[in-house]
Order: sequence, then C-alpha cells, then structure tokens
Amino acid sequence: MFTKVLVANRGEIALRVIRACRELGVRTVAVYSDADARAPHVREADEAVLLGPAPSSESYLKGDAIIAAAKATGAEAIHPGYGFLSEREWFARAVRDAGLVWIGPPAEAIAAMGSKTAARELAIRAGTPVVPGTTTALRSAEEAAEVADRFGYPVLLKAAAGGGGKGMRVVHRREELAGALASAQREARNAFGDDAVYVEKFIVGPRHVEIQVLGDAYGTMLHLGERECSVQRRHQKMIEEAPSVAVSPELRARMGTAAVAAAKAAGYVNAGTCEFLLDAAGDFYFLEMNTRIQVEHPVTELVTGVDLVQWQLRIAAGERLPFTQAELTPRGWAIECRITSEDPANGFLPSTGRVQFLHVPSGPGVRWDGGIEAGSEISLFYDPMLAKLIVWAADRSQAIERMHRALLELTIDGVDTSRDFHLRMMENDDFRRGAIDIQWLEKHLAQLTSVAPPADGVVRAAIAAALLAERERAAPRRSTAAPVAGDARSETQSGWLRVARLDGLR
Ligand code: MV4
Repeated sequence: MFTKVLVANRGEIALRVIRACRELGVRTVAVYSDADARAPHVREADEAVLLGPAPSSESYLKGDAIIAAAKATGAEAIHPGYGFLSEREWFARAVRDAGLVWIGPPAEAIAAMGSKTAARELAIRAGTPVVPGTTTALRSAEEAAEVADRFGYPVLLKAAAGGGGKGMRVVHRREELAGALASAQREARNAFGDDAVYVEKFIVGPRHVEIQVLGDAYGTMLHLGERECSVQRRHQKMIEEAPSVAVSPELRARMGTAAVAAAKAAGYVNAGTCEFLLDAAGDFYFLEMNTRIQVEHPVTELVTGVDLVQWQLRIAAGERLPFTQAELTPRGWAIECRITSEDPANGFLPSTGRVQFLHVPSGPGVRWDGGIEAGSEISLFYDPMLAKLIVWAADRSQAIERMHRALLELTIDGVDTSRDFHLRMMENDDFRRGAIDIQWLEKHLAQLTSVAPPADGVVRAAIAAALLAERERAAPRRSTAAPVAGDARSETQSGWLRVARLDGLR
C-alpha cells in the first residue's frame, strides 16, 4: 500500500478519500484554494498545499501545480475524486508520466469512453445493448433524415464529445431535422470544440439505472449491482438508491454482465460506472461510462458491504480483488439525498452565506458524507452540494421512513438547502411506490416545492418567540413530526418554519 496519497479535490469527496486513506494507514496531502484555507478537508489531511485563488481554473484545475505538490510532499499517488480533473485523459497521463500512480482507470480507458461514439462502438463489439442509432458523425441533413426514417421518430441528436446531456436535441418530425442538426452542431462546437453529432432513437420515459463495476489489474472485473438515479433535474441527480425497484435478480445479472463486458472492452481497471436507460418494457440500453468514483457510490457500498474508495486505493496499489460475483448480491436498501445549497422554493437558485448552525442526523442506519461544518462559507465558486445523507434499512419502505426521520433531524441554518424538498419527496406517493422515471421530477416540481401560506401577524410573532426560545437551548430541534406512514405529516411544521425564515424572523 502507498505511504502517502495526494487528494486532488475538496468538500465531501476529499474527506471521503481521506477517511479511506486513514483506515488503510496511508498519510494524506490535501490541496486547497484561498477560499478553502479553513475547510474541513484541509484540517483532516496530514498535510496541505495551497494551489491558488478561489476560482477552480486557478486552483483545483491546475494539474501541473497538483503534480508539483505531490512531488514536493513525497506523495506516491493522486486520487482525483469526481469532477475537476477526474476524467481528463491528459491529467491521468501527466500523473503517470511524472512517475506517480493515478488512482483511477488507465488514461486510454478514459479516452476510449470520452467519445460517446467510440464508447458505443466498444459496447457493440462487446455485445452490450446500445440504443439503436449511428456510431459515426452525421455528414449531412440528408443522411440524418435517412437514419431517422430507419429508426423512426422521435430521434435524439447527441454530441459525440458530449455527455451529461450537453448538445442534445430531440427531433419529432423530419421537417425539424435539418435545423436541429445545425443547432446541435453549433452547440457542440462551442461547448467541446468538436461539432460531431450522431443520432439515436429517443427512448420515451425510461429510468436511469447505472451499474457499478470494479476491476483489478489482473483481469478480474466484477459488477456491484445497480443504482437507480431517475430522480434528477436538468441532469443533476437529486436522489439515488440501490437496488432499483425495476431490477429483478435476473435483470441485474444481465445488466451486470453487459456492463462488465463493456468495461473489459475498454481495458478498464479500477472503479467505474456504466449508465443505462431502462424502458418500461424492461429493455436496457448502454448510454455511456463514467470513468471515476461517483457522487452516489455510498448506496452501493451500503448494500454490498464493499468499501469502493478503499478498493480504488488497493487496486491502484496492485492488490487483487478477493470477491467472487456471487458474493456481491445486494442486501437491504440504501437511499441517498443530495443536500445542496439551493432553494427549491425558488427554482433551485443557488444560496450563499455562512453556515450558522449545523446539526447532523445520526442513529441507526444513517451515514453523513459531508463537506461542511458550522462556520463554513458557502460561495458560488464551487458545486452547491454540501453533503450527502445516506441511509440503509432492511427494505425500501423502511429506508424511506429512515431517510424521512434523518431529514427531520437535519438542521442547517444560514443558507437555503434542498432539505425540505427531500422531505416532500419521502412523503410523495409516486416516489413511495417507486413509480418514477427520468421525466417525473420536472413534471412534479411545483407540487414538491410549494410553500405553506403565510400565517397572520399574531401567529407569526408566536412562531418567532418559540423559535428564539428553541435556539437558546443547547441542542435546538426543529421537528416533532409524526411518521410519514401515518396520517399526520410534517407539512405544517416545516412549512411554518420556512415562513418564519422567509419573513426574517430568525
Ligand atoms: C437518451 C435519452 C433518451 N433516449 N438517449 C441524458 C444525459 C446523457 N447521459 C444521455 N441522456 C439521455 N439520453 C436516448 N436515446 C434520455 C436521456 C436523458 C437522461 C438520461 C439519464 C438521466 C437523466 C436524463 C434526463 C434527460 C434525458
């Protein structure tokens, strides 16, 4: 195992990697920007190196400075976390060329999966089902029309260099095709410097189900089952769970085999994720592979008992995977809510300010992967995700009750957060039945984010007095709500508290 690892990230994922390192007896080097001088990841690491000013382009994206920091501190390896430099082929290569170990997949595998058309070709060769469509860039509107006629409308135009939804256009009729192609190409050129656009049949109302894979350097590639990630808004996932209500053991085995085959075809090593669309008929289609540890990895850890971040380090250090596929059957149910500094009642507007008070949920089956503490300054320089609240329970309905309970325990004062949105989700009948697809959230946002009507002046004054009294006690608590399963819901209480906050009473 390494003796020292540099963690090239910030926030909750930097802390997550530091925790894995400490459990493995590995010393850690944090890197940070001026804005993060007092951040928890800097304090928790054994050493820290300042990269530069707050903007990511002048700090966390400075690959050369990060490699120099690793060299200067004697770190042997770099863990990139997610985002920032984690999926930059050039950085993985530069780390290797500097004589350091990259804790992630080979640069060649990042490159192979970075092009969506190359990834489709790889998947097809591996026998992994992909959405019907082309694997080469469209050369003309005539060619696009011919392909679309063959697969049938609606079709989806996608940027070959894209991913995560950028440069996509749904086309419902032949008349719209030429215009959509031109605008998709323009958007792709501006966003990626590459105007290659290809076409797929548009799958209507699917779920987003992804398969976690883990491979060592000796040819063993295993899957750790699926994560259901359909609760998303504008390609930002809000809630993830494992397993998925839509995946039977038999389907899990087929999707897992398909993911392992695609990963092997790319020469993949370390942790990765194959994204699939799963349609109402139970057919699944490979979309793309994420060549990094993902935000939602904890739900897989909780249902499989496998510490994915520890295994990223072990694999990079040359260890062999000791599991068999049969040992990786999921047990129980895990749900993750992303706690972001966004105001759901206000179009998810990013919220900034200082965290004045933080009470973190705990108790049976609760995990908090956080990157903040009381006193943290939340700016617009970085991603708004403050923390992930993850629960495990024996089955899905108990996991939902447990998440609801944990969310009620959570208090973050000073910035608006997604907490109340998640409470409403745990209470939502469609969510509780598992009747969710990738379009569901945007169709139901209004009902999930409505604010209780303002109380009159006398009642508001009473609320203000009660809140002040509560805050003066040593352990202020917000909630006395009943379980969701019963008739009484927490709507009133948390709605009234929000009114108090909106009125500036606290
Ligand atoms: C699709 C699709 C429907 N049909 N491809 C969005 C991001 C990128 N990973 C691929 N995406 C989609 N590709 C076909 N042929 C619908 C989406 C999509 C989506 C996929 C996963 C999770 C959320 C999504 C939200 C909107 C659209």
